[in-house]
Amino acid sequence: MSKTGEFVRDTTYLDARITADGRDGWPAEPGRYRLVVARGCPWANRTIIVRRLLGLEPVLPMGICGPEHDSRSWTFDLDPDGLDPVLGVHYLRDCYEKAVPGYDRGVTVPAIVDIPTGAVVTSHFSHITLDLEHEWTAYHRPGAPDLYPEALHDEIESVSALVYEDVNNGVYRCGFAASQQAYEAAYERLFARLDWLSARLRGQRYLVGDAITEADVRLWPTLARFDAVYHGHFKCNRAKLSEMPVLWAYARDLWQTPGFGDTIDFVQTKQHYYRVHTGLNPTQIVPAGPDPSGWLTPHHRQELGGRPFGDGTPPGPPPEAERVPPAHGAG
Ligand SMILES: N[C@@H](CCC(=O)N[C@@H](CS)C(=O)NCC(=O)O)C(=O)O
Repeated sequence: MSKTGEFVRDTTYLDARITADGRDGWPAEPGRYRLVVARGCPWANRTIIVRRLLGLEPVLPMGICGPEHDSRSWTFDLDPDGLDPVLGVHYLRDCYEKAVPGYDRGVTVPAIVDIPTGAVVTSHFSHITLDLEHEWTAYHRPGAPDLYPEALHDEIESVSALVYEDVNNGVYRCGFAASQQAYEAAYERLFARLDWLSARLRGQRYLVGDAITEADVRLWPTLARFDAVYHGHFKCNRAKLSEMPVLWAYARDLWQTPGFGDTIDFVQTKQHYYRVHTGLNPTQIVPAGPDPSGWLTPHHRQELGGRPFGDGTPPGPPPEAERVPPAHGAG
């Protein structure tokens, strides 16, 4: 927190790079690592989506933490006996401690854990997706899209930087502001950027180029949580997503694209935010609404053209063990 009450995100991550040539000691290798996520977390959601779109499920298994955590650690309380079946731990903290004895910073998801040693390799959300896109190409499924075309590099970087500051992190800066002034500044900045995004997306189907890229993957998980969480819990309430026609249609289009909507669990997402942030919601009551069925209504964005997967193809359904129950999604 800054002196004027602004929320300041801790961005000191464990951030070794997993690469094709293993130059940092961590080679991309099938079955060696475990991606640890929680369904509620938007930063983790980006890694789940990229893993799905690139078809990396068979080579990079995924562990899913329960929706809640205490001040010490995320836990594997969705698994039998509360133990991750591969890592054999109850607490994700144990994997951070294996990497850095006495670890005293955030125990965050997403994290990639080296299965043989049980140690976290990286918890850097954007490096994780970039490396899955660039360094794991030998293991991408046939038809995997190019989410980061070299020719669009600069535009993806610049749009993603604005989206990160004002939207992805912007909703947190609204929610965790500790002064009226800091909240209002974050709110203005968030909705100004959402207006900018609406104008950009009015005539083009995706954020950069004519196909889905990393830039869409960065934006979408924040939009997916907007009405269920950020509008109320974080006071991002100039309008709901469902009252911003262009962004709402864009977000529905991606929801209905394999690899996006099938990663969202609204039940766990709401439990996460409303039960963990007791400073914002001391009763820990989880709201019953909103009705998510609108996500499945027609969006008409295909009329703008675009090729969702570029020269590639859509991914198949998620592995059985990773399917979100329909009652936890859009129904
Ligand atoms: N480390 C990344 C993203 C990870 C992150 O903040 N995840 C949240 C959940 S949405 C978390 O794990 N929080 C637990 C904690 O900070 O104790 C960042 O700061 O941008």
